[in-house]
Amino acid sequence: MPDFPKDFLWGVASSAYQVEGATDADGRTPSVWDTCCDQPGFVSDGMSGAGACDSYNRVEEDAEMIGTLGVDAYRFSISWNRVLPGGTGAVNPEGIGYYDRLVDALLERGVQPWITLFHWDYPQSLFDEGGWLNPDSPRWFADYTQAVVEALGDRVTHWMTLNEPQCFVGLGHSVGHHAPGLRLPRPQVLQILHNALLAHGHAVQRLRANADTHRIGWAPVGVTGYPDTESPEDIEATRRYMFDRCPPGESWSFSNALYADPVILGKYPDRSYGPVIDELPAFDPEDLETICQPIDFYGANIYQGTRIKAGPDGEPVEVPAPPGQARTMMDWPVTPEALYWGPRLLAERYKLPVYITENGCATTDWPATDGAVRDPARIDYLDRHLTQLARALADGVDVRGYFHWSIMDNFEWAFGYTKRFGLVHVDFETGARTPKDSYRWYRDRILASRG
Ligand code: GCO
Repeated sequence: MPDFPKDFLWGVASSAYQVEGATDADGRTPSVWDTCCDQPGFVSDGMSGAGACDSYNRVEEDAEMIGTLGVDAYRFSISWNRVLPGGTGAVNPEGIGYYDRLVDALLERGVQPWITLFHWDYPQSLFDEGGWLNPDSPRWFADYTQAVVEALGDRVTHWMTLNEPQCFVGLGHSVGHHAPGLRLPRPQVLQILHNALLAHGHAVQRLRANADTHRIGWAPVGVTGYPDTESPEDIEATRRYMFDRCPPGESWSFSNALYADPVILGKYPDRSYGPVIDELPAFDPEDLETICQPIDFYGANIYQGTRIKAGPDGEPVEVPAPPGQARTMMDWPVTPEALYWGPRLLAERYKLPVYITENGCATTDWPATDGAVRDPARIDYLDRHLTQLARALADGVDVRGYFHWSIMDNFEWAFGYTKRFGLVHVDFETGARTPKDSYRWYRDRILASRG
């Protein structure tokens, strides 16, 4: 059975607002998620990231848990509001100090820190000045990036600028289910999309200026398709689904091409992509030069896929799910083929090495009377998805690593603490961490792949 090369990168992932807690500590100022969590009904269980996993106060404990797992890298994000209270200005020494300690604790255990600069916790004070709509927003983000890379760039070499712009642009500003909870007209949302891509480009420039040893990417989450059969027609229809046709309705933001084509190919899709293209803002052509900075890898967040077949005209047609299809606690279908076809078609179009920067599932986990947390569904999900990823590698797809989402149960945004994604169970009252069966399975899987 195909397996992984000895130099394959194994990792786990998290994000600042979802694990750190300590949202009032040491000068941190509120993010738009802090504000939205205070709005009754915004989060399903009425909770917030105020406590989360208390990782802010558990650097050594978390680093030890990650080191013992045997991964090569830990992907985490930086809280803009800790580093630059208010979003701009002087660096907060206590804020950057947490990340300084976390980076050192990881390196001491042979774990590479992979940093995501923006994972949705936008500074409330900058939002009050217009947020991503403000023409200054790309520079705000670039200045923040500069502060982080100056503090950590001597030890951190792998960077992702934006996590899932599809979510913070679309769910945050069009659908409204994510912070800042807006439902703006699409032309304004597209201006936000454009400014976020400009922010990405400026941030890449600042990272490059700091050291040419850095490896820079991002971590989007566009739609993933997989063909009903491996006929050329169904495969071509899947390509069209993923890249040439705007996702329908409110899902339009979960596009790959609207974001990745400007960032990597230096242009937005043409009008055949859909009416959304006609709603793009007017912009200076030089913007695309800024946006399209050379990057070193494509971070793909892939959890599920849509089964696609070619219609009579070759157009993509979604194949209905079979009755009783396996689904996770997020009600997402279990479709491991997505981890073969997603990287294969992304690498084919964008010609970059691919890292799976997120993949995982929410399952019903709790400690049994003997204290063990058994999660066979997560083990099966992992096994099936890694088998497909190994098949992609065997077929020559340039996949270089895999980060499991997540190292530990955490704050699942609008679902609060009701969806557990961790390899480690967290008691959110005490902060107690309990490795689940999947933690040991993943550790052994990594060891086995190293021979
Ligand atoms: C995302 C985010 C993560 C989520 C995870 C589970 O992909 O939505 O990057 O923060 O928690 O994906 O939904």
